[in-house]
Amino acid sequence: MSRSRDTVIGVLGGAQEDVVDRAAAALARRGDPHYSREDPRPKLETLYRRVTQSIEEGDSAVVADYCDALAAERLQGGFDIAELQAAFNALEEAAWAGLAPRDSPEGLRAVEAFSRALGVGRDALVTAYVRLTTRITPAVTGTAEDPTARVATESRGEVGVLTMNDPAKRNALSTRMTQDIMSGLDRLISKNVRAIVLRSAPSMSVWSSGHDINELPRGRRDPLAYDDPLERCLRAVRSVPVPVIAMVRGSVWGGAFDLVLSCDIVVADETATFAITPANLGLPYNTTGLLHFLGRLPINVVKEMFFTGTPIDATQAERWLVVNHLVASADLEPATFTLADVMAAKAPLAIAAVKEQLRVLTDYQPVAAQVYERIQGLRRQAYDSQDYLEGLAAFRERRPPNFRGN
Ligand code: KGA
Repeated sequence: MSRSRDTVIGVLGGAQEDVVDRAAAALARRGDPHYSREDPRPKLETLYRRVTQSIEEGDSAVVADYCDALAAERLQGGFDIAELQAAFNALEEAAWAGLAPRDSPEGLRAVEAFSRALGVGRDALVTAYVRLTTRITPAVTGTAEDPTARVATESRGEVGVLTMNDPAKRNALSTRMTQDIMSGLDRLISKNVRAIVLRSAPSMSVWSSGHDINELPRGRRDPLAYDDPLERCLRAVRSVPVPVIAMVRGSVWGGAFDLVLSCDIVVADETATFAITPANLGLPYNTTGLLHFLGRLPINVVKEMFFTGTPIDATQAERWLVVNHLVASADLEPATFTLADVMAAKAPLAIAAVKEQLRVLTDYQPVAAQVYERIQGLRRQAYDSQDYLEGLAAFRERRPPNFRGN
């Protein structure tokens, strides 16, 4: 083993107890049902050791294999994916708090290596969890058969309906929510629906609160990478070969605005508001996502919305053509379903071809390799920064962030 790897392992070994203590305390503060019933420390210790071992052996399979098996075990124990992600986040934040403030190059090297290896474990865990839950998800979601489903799927004639229903998290676009949307789309397409309506549950005043902030990586990894569950969901909505109408009642935040813009048509009532909020989190938005906004809004409006994070109301949204139809609350459902019925009666192959043509024409923008790499460098600087960690911490602690530009 090289001397520098030796040093990293030494630093990690010395900090284990402190980091695990901090992570266990952070998990206890969350008050998740499972972590209130069991002491999370033994599992956190094992995870810490596997991460260290994978760095020591230079073999990421050590942590990936462990996390793959962990997903099955915890799913069996009834753990939600958000609870599992919370443990990874707690450990990562504790590692940064426990190692980086020593401000030594060794501490920084150790925490960077730890964060990278833990990220490999987290990816393996999420992939395994999604694989396993997809296999066991019953044929119909959102009913008594699957009370854990975040999305109810139904067909009304030739129109499919996906209803997001996770009021406790204000319809945050978590791994589970996005996975339910994607499997709902598949299910509706297999039933030959000709149009799909994406809506929130009628009782909710938030359409969606955007990316599940608790599932965002805690620094040193692209928060909106190609494989992020929300990114996959946006691609699924954009590619599904029938028109998708976003029926919007209430507020739309961050990545949920991207989801609305990824739908083909938007019908909203006067309660609808739209905000894009990465500047509140210190999060560098991805280039693909920016293209979605640029394709629909004038650049000065895009800039104002991204730079302020301030919501626009329904009237402004209509003026900027975010919404196709702004209607009174009582008319929202009839207007949406009348429109869906009209499209469902038209030629589906012709509609599918035009939808795909428009997607290709608007999604792709040639960028020189050097330019792309420079942009990725700027984004990396932002998601590697203390400000990004501060943005996430401020959300969790329900306080305004204090950004310092580093
Ligand atoms: N992710 C995870 N949990 C969320 C969440 C989110 N995006 N938004 C809300 N929650 C949780 C919140 O932590 C709280 O949990 C519960 O939902 C109710 O929230 O009960 P707990 O465990 O404490 P709250 O704030 O009490 O509800 P409210 O007063 O009705 O306010 C609703 C809103 C939506 C206004 C508020 O929760 C909020 O501001 N949420 C964050 C909105 C946001 O900024 N989203 C952007 C996420 O980022 C994103 O999509 C990207 C990719 N981006 O911006 O670049």
